[in-house]
Amino acid sequence: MADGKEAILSELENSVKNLQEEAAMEAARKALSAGVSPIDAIEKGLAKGIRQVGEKFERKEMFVVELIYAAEIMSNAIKILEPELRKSKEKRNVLAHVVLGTVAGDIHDIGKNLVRIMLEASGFEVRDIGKDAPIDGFISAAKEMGAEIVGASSLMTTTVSVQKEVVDALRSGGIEAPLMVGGAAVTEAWAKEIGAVYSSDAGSAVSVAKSLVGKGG
Ligand code: B1M
Repeated sequence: MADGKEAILSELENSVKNLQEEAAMEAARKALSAGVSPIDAIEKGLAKGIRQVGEKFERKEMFVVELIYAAEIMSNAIKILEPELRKSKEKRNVLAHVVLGTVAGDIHDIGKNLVRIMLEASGFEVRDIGKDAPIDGFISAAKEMGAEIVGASSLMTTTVSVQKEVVDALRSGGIEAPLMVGGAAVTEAWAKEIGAVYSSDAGSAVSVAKSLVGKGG
């Protein structure tokens, strides 16, 4: 019987790792009623589980269908936590406008969606252009929205280079908005190299975005 918060985090982690959908939903509900912060439930529970699934997949101990199922379980559990995640959102002026997407060639969007939820909950207006988003999609959305920040997520070593293409296209399109980059395949050094700003997780995406628009970090 899991009653402590640590035990609930382990349940969240294990349910994704072991592909147990009902257990994941139950653990997400338990997390809410036990007062576990939803971001902890995701980062220290569900995400730990899915990263282990990724490692098993890499070692060929799991099939791609199992990877897909684990991602579906995680997304459904996040839906249970999402209303609580958004609770901190107050009626207030928009801090800044952000265009956000996962770069072309990359269909991973769980992390990008979390970044969107956290930014919105913190007062940013976000135009989410989705996953596998073409480079000109970033440019046209940034122009239409008058974005102060553009965000590009990339999970694969094969797609990080597209982030550089996004910065280049922004600059040659006359858009000076900083590019915030993140995702499992991205490092601080890479961000520096391409003239972007790195953010390691959904929580720090908020503080980085705030500091980029001079609203504190
Ligand atoms: Co894929 N996948 N996958 N996958 N997948 C990885 C990335 C991989 C590392 C797994 C592995 O082999 N170990 C590997 C990439 C290897 C490489 O780098 N070359 C891989 C592969 C190979 C693939 C396929 C090619 C598999 C295949 O078909 N043979 C295929 C890709 C197809 C394509 O994109 N063209 C594929 C498909 C999938 C699924 C569809 C099954 C599913 C994604 C479902 C979805 O997103 N809707 C999936 C999953 C789930 C993963 C792993 C296991 C988990 C990713 C995840 O959701 N993490 C992943 C392994 C890993 O990441 N270690 C893997 C949880 C999430 C909360 O974390 O996304 O890191 P993350 O986001 C964090 C931070 O990174 C940060 O904040 C988030 C919240 O804290 N962040 C930002 C993210 N974006 C940000 C943007 C910011 C700021 C911060 O500013 C803009």
